[in-house]
Amino acid sequence: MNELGRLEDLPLDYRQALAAQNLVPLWPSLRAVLPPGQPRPATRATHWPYESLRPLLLKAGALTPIEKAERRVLVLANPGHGLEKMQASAAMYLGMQLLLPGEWAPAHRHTPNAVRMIVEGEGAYTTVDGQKCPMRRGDLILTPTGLWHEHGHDGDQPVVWLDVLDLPLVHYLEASYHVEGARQSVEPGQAERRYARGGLVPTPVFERSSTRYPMLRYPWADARAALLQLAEAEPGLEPVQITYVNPETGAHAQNILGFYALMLRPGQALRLPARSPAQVFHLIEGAAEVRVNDQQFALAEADTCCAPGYTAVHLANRSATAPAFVFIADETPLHQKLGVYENRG
Ligand code: GTQ
Repeated sequence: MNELGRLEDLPLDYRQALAAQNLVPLWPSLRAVLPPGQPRPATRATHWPYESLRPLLLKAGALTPIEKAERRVLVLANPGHGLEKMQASAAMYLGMQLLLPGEWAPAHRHTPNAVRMIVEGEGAYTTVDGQKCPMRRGDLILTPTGLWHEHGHDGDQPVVWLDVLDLPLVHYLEASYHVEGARQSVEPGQAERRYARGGLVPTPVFERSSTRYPMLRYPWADARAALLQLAEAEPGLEPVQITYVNPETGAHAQNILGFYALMLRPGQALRLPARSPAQVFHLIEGAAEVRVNDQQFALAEADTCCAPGYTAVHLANRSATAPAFVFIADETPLHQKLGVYENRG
């Protein structure tokens, strides 16, 4: 490949004349914006052990009252992007949020999409678009773009959950903002009962539901049971994975990020193909190992890690007797919609 001219090769007065007109020569930066063969992701494989994070999060509970935080969150920031960018990958933001008994995180809505994966504690709930969603460990709760949401806690122990947002992308698009709101009144919801059976969707005779996000809470008890059932139905060591979808459309549950749960059978090891989207792995249950290039992370329960795109990821169950359950978030819907999705095997 041709060596391209460098900025320093150009006379200083010429560079200054260009800058004065808001002009930039492309060739010194061409290889940086269009690297040969494959991208050079800033996203670095990074592990956030829950054991190290938890005491610091609880300390935030003692240091900063909820009124001074609105959302009491420690952001899982990727050092490859610079911690101040608060991004796990190009499009994904991760935060661990703490709510203490009796606290209330007031209603707002915003353009980025969010989901919560509940990590520990009982008695908290989030109200999304008037639907009160109880938070239990492993539940996935959606807060799609534009929907009102607030968090409350009637229990007696701290509650912690993982927030996954497409904030870095929406912020990059200069489309990120929020609006404060009043406490929502709760309306009765039937979504979990209505969509309880895969392949069979309720079809109102007299009117069509116009709800864009008909299902906001995916209870872990159901997802776990589905994985175990699939594992029984699948022969041999076929990997067992489910996607969280919109039950009305069958498409990804949200527009930009994809969400999945994967079960590793006892002793199972698995190579995930090198695909363009970056991924996040959060261990709901069990003990797993994640290997990305030359990095190796032993995940314990509630640990989170991420991997850049275009990289094969090796997953393994560290237990020979119990299954491991992994929650995965990735940028697949975004890459597919933009036409840049690639699977390099
Ligand atoms: O709970 O609404 O981690 O608005 C970041 C922004 C959580 C939330 C975050 C948010 C929220």
